[in-house]
Amino acid sequence: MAEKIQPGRVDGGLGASGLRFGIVVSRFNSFITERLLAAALDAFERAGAASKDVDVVHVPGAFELPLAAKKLAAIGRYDALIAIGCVLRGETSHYDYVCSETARGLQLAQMDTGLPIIFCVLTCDTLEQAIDRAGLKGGNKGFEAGLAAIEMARLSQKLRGVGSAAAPKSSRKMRRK
Ligand code: INI
Repeated sequence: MAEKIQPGRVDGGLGASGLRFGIVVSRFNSFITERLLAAALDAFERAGAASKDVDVVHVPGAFELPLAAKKLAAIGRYDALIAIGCVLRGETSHYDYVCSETARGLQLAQMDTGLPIIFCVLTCDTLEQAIDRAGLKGGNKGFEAGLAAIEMARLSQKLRGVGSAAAPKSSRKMRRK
């Protein structure tokens, strides 16, 4: 009988020791974005990142996140970035432009630079929905973004064939579990 295929599996771990992160935060709706930021920092700290390895940059609004993220990526210092914002629907179509261009710009920045840029931009109809996702009923999307940044940073190292900066040469190959 033919042997059952056991597919290889590659994924990123959740240890953040030695990783460097940049966080771009929108000041618009800072009541929400600062709570998302605090939770992202908490995730990094709990996962072993050093505070000297995390930089936080503020921008006016979500629309400014992509350019700042792209400039941070170009520095070459970081293993992953997080973009934090909160867009609340108003009475006009402004919301739609800000949401779509922010998402598009961040994805373009990520694809252009090859650096993981985690999308932590809440796009909500109401303030209550945003509060729920910034530490209430819906958990805290900032914490989830922190974990996603760590996982994508580690996965990127593996996909580059580098286990970690401190890893022995034997592990500097893509490892299958
Ligand atoms: N920016 C936000 O981050 N959230 C919003 O809800 C928002 N609204 O509703 O207008 C918002 N607008 C500002 C925008 O991001 C830019 O900062 C501004 O247009 C200047 O380029």
